[in-house]
Amino acid sequence: CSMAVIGAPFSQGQKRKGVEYGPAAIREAGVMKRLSNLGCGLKDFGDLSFTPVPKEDLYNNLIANRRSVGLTNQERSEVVSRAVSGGYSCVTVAGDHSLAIGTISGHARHCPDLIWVNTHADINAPLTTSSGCLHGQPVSFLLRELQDKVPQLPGFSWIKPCISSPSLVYIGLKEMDPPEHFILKNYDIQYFSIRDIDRLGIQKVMEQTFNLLIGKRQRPSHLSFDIDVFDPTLAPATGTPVVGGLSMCITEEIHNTELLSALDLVEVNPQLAASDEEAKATAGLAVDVIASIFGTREGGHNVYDQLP
Ligand code: DIR
Repeated sequence: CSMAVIGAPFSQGQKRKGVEYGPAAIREAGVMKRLSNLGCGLKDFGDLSFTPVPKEDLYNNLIANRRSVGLTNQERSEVVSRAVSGGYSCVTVAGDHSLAIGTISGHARHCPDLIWVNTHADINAPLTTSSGCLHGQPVSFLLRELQDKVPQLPGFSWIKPCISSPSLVYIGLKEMDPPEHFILKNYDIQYFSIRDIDRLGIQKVMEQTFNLLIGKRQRPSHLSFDIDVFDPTLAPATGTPVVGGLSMCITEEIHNTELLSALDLVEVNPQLAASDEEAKATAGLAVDVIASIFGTREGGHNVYDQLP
């Protein structure tokens, strides 16, 4: 196997300072070493820099940084596309979740299924958002069925919607805005909330997920993973924490499919930790997720990876 790691220290899809230090924290927590212990070929694309965009006014009096988010994602999509075409499984460590517009677009020519593991559905459209933050909207730009509802934003004209609703499954939702709930119901998008997972068990949820996706035909999948899906006691250093959480078993189930070709790990914000330990625990958990998705044989964590 060969893997590419791309750092995307971007924060303009939301309002809280510090999420741009997520990639550095995840690197410091040893992501490269853990991945190289798996015996894969490893290419580090480094932390990508961003073309600066002059200060922007708000779109609709609400949405901030649309040109910056649009351009950054366009650049990101090129890098991911190159990596995937080069035969790499692509791990993007970010940064806020608006980055997924670029990573998924870059991956899209390979027609992936999309698994969105997150507290939030991130499917607000520019006309339904109440926060104005683009990290709450990435899926709306990517979903074919929604395009007649999504206005063209400056900086976003390059995006080709590339996911259709039967190829999308949400896992771990804890909080949805009312318009997001409406969209999920109206377009018959499959989702499993944390409550569903508590009721059914993660194994059943993953079984159903893969029946829905892989059941149709085998193709690569893209996993977009927001660290806030864990309980805040495990992952405190993140911008919009909500109580309740996912178990690590999910990573093993995904690993076992052997179909994952790209992973985003987003929303680690070391500056929101109350202590150094909290920051380290959150980044360490991100590394556990990445390493076990690509490498665990059994048991969730591979303890041997953590020995010096
Ligand atoms: C909210 C929160 N639904 C929004 N979303 C977050 O801003 O649209 N996404 N925090 O990560």
